[in-house]
Amino acid sequence: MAHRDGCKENPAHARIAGPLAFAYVAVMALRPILIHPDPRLKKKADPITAVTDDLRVLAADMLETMYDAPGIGLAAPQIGVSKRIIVMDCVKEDDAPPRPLVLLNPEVTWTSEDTNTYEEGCLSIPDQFADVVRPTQAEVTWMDLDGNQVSEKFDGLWATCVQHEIDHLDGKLFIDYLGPLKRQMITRKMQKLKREKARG
Ligand code: K1U
Ligand code: ZN
Repeated sequence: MAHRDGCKENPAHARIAGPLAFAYVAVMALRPILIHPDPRLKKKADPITAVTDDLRVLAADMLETMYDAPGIGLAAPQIGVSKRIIVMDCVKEDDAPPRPLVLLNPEVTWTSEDTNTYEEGCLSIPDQFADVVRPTQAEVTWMDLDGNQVSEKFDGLWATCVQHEIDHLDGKLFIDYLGPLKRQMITRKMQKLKREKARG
């Protein structure tokens, strides 16, 4: 189905504009999200070498998939694409404008010494949450869809989310910060969930 500006079926479509305009008027697709454990979630993703129309479509699909889940971030390995691209929108207030971000080859260049504990979740580990300690602030550089190099200092939930998403690009999940028992318990729950899903 083609989605256009102001589509009433999914208001999230109206959030995607600017450099994504090409993909926005084209057919956008929800991509299935991989569930842990999956070897594709453990692999280090490959750098983006060029901004192509295919990449713009991938970015638009990722935003659509993230808003639909719903989530505040998504990394390409979570949809089985081993490329260094993440999307995020951590705007929480219903009346605030959305802020969809697409980050290509993101790199953390600085982190604060002070840390923040956040009860993280993951779209690849549904319904499981655990406290993770990370730097409160993180400066990140990336390339945008216009090929510009961008840098921003993220704070609070944005900083937590961008670090969580960049971890995905390096094959790391939030459960890797937990002790082995808790990690194993969550992994077993996910294996059971996948068996049940496969049975239908
Ligand atoms: O990468 C992912 O799996 C997405 C993940 C991002 C994230 C969540 C919490 C802390 C760090 C990173 C999610 O979006 S899980 C869903 C979620 O947190 C959420 C969903 C709807 C509204 C608000 C939050
Ligand atoms: Zn995740």
